[in-house]
This record gives sequence, structure tokens and C-alpha cells, in this order.
Amino acid sequence: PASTVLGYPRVGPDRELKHALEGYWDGRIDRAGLDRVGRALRADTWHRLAQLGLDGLPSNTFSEYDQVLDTAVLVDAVPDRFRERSEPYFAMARGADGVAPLRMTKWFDTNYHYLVPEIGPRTRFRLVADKPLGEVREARELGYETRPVVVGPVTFLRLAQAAPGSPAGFAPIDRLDDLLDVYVRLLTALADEGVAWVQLDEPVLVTDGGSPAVRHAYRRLAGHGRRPRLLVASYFGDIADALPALAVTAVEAVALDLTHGVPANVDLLRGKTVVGGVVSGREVWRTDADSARALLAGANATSVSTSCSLLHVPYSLRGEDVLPGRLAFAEEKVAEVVELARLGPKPGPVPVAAAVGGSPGVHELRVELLNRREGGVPTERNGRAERSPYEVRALAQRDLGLPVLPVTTIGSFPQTGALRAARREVAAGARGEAEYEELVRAEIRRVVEVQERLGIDVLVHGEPERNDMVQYFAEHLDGFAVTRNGWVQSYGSRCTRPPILHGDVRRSAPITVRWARYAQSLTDKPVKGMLTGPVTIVAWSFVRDDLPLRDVTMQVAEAVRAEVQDLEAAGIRVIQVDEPALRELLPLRREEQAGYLEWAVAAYRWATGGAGDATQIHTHLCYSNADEVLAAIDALDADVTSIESARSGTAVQGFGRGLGPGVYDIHSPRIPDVAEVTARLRNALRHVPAERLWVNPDCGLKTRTYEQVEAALANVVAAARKVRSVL
Ligand code: THG
Ligand code: ZN
Repeated sequence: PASTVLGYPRVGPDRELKHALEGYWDGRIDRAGLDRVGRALRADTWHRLAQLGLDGLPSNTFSEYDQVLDTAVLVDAVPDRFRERSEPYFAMARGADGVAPLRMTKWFDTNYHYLVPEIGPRTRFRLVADKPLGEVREARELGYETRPVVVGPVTFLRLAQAAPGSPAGFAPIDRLDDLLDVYVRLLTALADEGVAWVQLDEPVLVTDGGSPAVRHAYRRLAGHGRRPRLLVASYFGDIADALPALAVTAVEAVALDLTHGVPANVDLLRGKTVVGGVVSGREVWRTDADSARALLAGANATSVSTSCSLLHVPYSLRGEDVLPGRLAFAEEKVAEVVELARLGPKPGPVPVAAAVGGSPGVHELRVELLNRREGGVPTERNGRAERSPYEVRALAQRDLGLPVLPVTTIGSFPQTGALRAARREVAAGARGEAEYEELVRAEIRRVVEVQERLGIDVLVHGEPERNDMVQYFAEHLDGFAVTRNGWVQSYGSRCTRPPILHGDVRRSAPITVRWARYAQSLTDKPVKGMLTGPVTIVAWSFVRDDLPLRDVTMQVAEAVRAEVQDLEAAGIRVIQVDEPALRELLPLRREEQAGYLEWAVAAYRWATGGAGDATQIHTHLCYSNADEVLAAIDALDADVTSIESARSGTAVQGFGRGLGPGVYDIHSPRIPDVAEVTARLRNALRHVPAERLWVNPDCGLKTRTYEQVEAALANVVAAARKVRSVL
């Protein structure tokens, strides 16, 4: 069989693209300098893939920001407000003075974010094909024939949103035929260039619906005479439902994500090339060759590939000493693909899930203990048995002495360059722990002082000791490993280093308590303890696959629960347990969603349910598309919920407890004025009674500067006081 991969990381093995982009945005390097970095990264990728022995090399997998944005620009779906900008591309991604960027949201159930195209009835599609053609030519100059990768038309439109001002009932997918005209032109242009294969990515195939649009789109595209051969790539799930729709089209090849099993109706693809995605592009465990070969045999696969793009894993294990012999990052995965192609399919038992991830022999105890004690996942009743109903808790929390419309922040304060540098020095052994600790304490003093001066009601310590809200906890819990350089792109130039949850999770000592206690010692106002919730910790880690995710999450919940109880014992009266990833893990198929939400909510309630009634539990969730999980957010039963709504404008209502809709958007450097915040509060009061309304920004402040934060929060406090005075 032939070997290929559906895509590759692009930020650079040492985040070269990140540094170049940020340098370019800050004016430290020019366009030519940025182009040079991109060109070198693309060349290195093709050389490396070829050197590893891969047959089919992809191109157009590079992006200066995001592949969906690239596709929008490719078809000229550029909203008018960006057209006059000097650089519409980056203006769409990041905004420009006075012009709001495109909305950003999660790419399916991954931690990658794409930019949401705005498509209206009058969007004029037009082919601007330089990027895919450019990459094909660039590779050719280096001696490589490549298969350009483009987001498919159905996925593109399904991920788009209706442009502002579109008539009611309009949906971007209504424009499919117009968009297909442009894709036909693209195929012609690629054929003229002598391109043999093109890959169209259609991950929407694994979600509910979309089959009629897919059938229509690929009948039309495959029916067009002058075109390269078509590989339609599905990933992130099983496409059984949509498979018949593709099968009746003349596309030459279909890529299947076999890590989710072999579709029952795979025989319908007879006569087409089946590209078997058996090496996970999402996980970091080494691939079990026997299982992979059995999957290839079961799917009649004639090519071997990754399950999805390798964008979601780090570049390579070089320089890492983590979990020796058990992991594969992008480069190692390419080698696996090449080796599996050499070995070929081999009939055998098809595994339900390749169980190679966990630490052998350590799975036991905790989950079983938990199961025995709780009768499975703690039930609603069990969860609730620990804390009284909200009304009772609210009474017990009265002595916190808060005013109406209390003002608080989401948790993090600006991360200064000095702190980041100090952490690097500690890691390199160039700076002592004690010195670092004093630096952190000094920062906490500063954050507390700022908040007292501004008149905030519930203070935070600012999280100066944390690199990342998940990584930090992973570094302090047993069962996790962390990498030195395992960066994965999250959006644009931003990356995270996902920890690897490989064994049973245990908390051997309190993690955050001393920082919270120190901050509380500096003020008479309540200081909020800050924790990351169990669902988010597993969502943003690479997780062992030998246990159900539910059980792994419950182990993490147990650790968080212990931390909650220790914070409470240390005199912390308000504890926030964030769950920004609750929506992200929602299964792509509706039939699996209720089951997930049940255990996700149970894990959260287990984590927080050990707190007494007098302890006020807060939670925070990011992202505007929380609508599908609103009932679950409510079921978390937190005393106060803060939620991002500044950017989307949605009013969250119907919650029977405290609610803090974000009063301004922290993702932009803009300072909101008092009138604007006042208007938002007045608007919120139409949906939320005053005694339950909280006042806060819509997310953490770590990506902002102190100057911006102080100016914005001063206006927030002034607005809260103004509205209070007339209540
Ligand atoms: N942590 C993790 N995943 C996340 C977020 C997070 N996923 C969703 C959302 N938040 C993504 N947002 C960001 C915002 C900023 C950064 C990364 C993801 C960021 N990263 C630093 C960078 O790229 O320079 C590196 C941070 C570090 O040192 O670890 O600024 O908050 N896990
Ligand atoms: Zn947030």
C-alpha cells in the first residue's frame, strides 16, 4: 500500500512561525522576513516527510494563521469591512483599528481554533487560487510532486455563519452551488498545473446530517471533466451515515478515520481507493501494529495514513525523555505510517479501542473505589446530597458581605515577561526556587494591591505561578507527564504544551493552597481560590486510552475535590472551578451527547460537592457557542457562573443562581468606557435579578497588559457603582 498523511504541524519545531508572526505584527521583521520563515518551514516539512519514506506528500497544509481563513480568502469570502485594510488576511484574524475580527471557535472536538467565515446571500465567491498553486509550485521546485489539501465546500459552509444582516432563515449552505462554481475552477486550475490528486477535507461527514449536500457537491465536482483525482478526507469519527452519499459519487478516494472503527457499510466504497487512517493524528501513543493492520484489512484499505492531520500533535520526540518507548509525535507517526504501509493489511481481531496508552499494571483502585462508594458515577442525588439546595447555600454565604452587583475577575492577571523568563530559568537550573517564589509573592502583592485600589469586591491572586491552567495542575499531579518542547498550535501564533495523562491520577499534596492563603493574608476582602475543572484538564491533555474517559475524568475530579476541601480548610470562602472545555468534548453525534454530559456534570459535581454550604463555588466557561450545553452548565450547580458573552452579544438567562455575563471582551486591547459597561449591565438586569447579577470581564486577563487591565477594570467598577446607586 501507499503511505501518506492528511496534514502536518506548521508552527515550526521550535515555534519559528509563532516568533516570526509575532515579530511581524510588532514591526520587528518585515514581510520578506516572514515569508522566508514560512518557505523554510514548508521546505523542511517536505524534505523530512520524503526522507522518512512517505509516498504521498501533502501541500497547502501550511498556513500563516488558519486553514479555514485561508479557504475564505481562496474563494474571496472576505467581508467588506476588511477589504480596505492593508492586510485583509490578518485583519480578519485579529481585527484592525475599529474593525472586529472574525469570530473564533473550536475545530470540532479539538483544542484547535478556526476563524468562522461570514457568508451572506450576497457574498461574491471568486477564485483567488495563488496559495494552493503556489505551494504546489514551491514543492515542485524542490523536486516534489504534492497533493494540495483544501477544506471541502460542504465543511466550509457548514462551519461558516450567516453574515450580519442576512435575512432570517438564511444559512451559508444555501450558497453551495455558487461555491461549487469556484471549486470547479480551482480543480481546473490544479489540473492545468499538472496536479494528479487533490485532497478535500470534509470532517463534517462524521457529524450528524450533511449527506444530501455531500452527495450533491461531490457528484458535481467529480462529474467535472478536467480535474485532478479527488481524495475526500473524513476524520474525527465514523462516517457510516454519510458513506452511502459519497459512495454514489465518482470521487476516486475516501480517507476514513479507522481509529473510530471500521464503518459497517465500508463495502459500498468498492472500486474506490480507501485511505486507512490508522495512526491517530490526535493522540500520542504508539500505534499497535497488529490492531492497525487488522483495521486496514477490515476496511479494504489500499493506502495507509493518519486518522486526521498531524496538526494536533507536537513535531517530534527528539530532545524529550518522556515515557520512553510509548509515545509517537508527528515525525514518529510518519515513520509508523511508512512501516504499516510496508507491512500491509493483515486480517485479525479488530480492536474495540487500541488499548496501548495507559501505564501497564497501574489501572485499578481509585476508580473502583469510587465506583463502589458511589455506585458508579455519582448520581444527581449523590452529588446533591453533599451540598444543600442553592437557596440554603445563598443564605449561608450572606456573611461574605458582598454588595449587590459584586465585581470580580475571572482569575488570571497579566503574565509579565519577567515571570515567564524566571520560570524558564528555574527549569534550566539557572535560578533558585526560593528566588522564584519571592517573585511570585511580589506579583501577588501587586495584584491584590491593584484590585483593592480599584474597588473590586472578590479578589484573585492573579495566577502568577501558572504557565497554563492545565499544564500547571498536570505538573503537580501524579499520573501526568509533561514535555519540554511538545507545542501544539491552538490558534494563530498561540500554542499549548498538552500534558500527557498516562497513569492513575493522584494528588499527593495541596497545589494552590499556599498561594491562595498568602493572597488572603493581604486583604480583608474575600480572595477567590482558582482551580481548573476535571473535564477541562482531560480535554486539554493527551489521555491514556486503556480506560474510559469517564473514569479518567473521575480520578481527576477526586484530586480537584481534595484541593477544594483544602482551600476551604485554609479559610478560602470563594472557590472558582473553571470548566471552559465542557462544550469542546461534546460528542459530534447527537446520540452520544446526553451520556457525555451526564458524566461530565457528575465529575464537576464530585469535584465541587465536598465544599460546605458557606463556601461559594464559582465556575467560568469561555466561548459563545455554549447554547447546546446550557442545561448542563446549569446542572453544574455552581453558586455563580461567569460566561463569555461580550463578543457574541447573547444574553444568558434562565439560570436560577448567580450569573456573571462578561461585560467586556478581554480578547481585544480596546478599553470599554463606563457608558458601555453600564449599558451592558442594564441590559443584563432585564434578564437576571439584581441580587443574582455579577460584574466581570468575559475571560482571564493574562494576555492583556497591566495598563489595559487597570483602565478597563476602573471603568467596570465605576459602571457597577453607578448602576448600584439607582437600584
Ligand atoms: N490552556 C490550554 N488550552 C486552551 C487554553 C488555555 N485552549 C483554549 C484556549 N485556552 C486557547 N487559548 C490560548 C490562549 C493563549 C495561549 C494559548 C492558548 C498562549 N500560549 C502561550 C504562547 O503561545 O505563547 C504559551 C503558554 C505557555 O507558556 O504554556 O498564550 O489557556 N491548555
Ligand atoms: Zn474564559
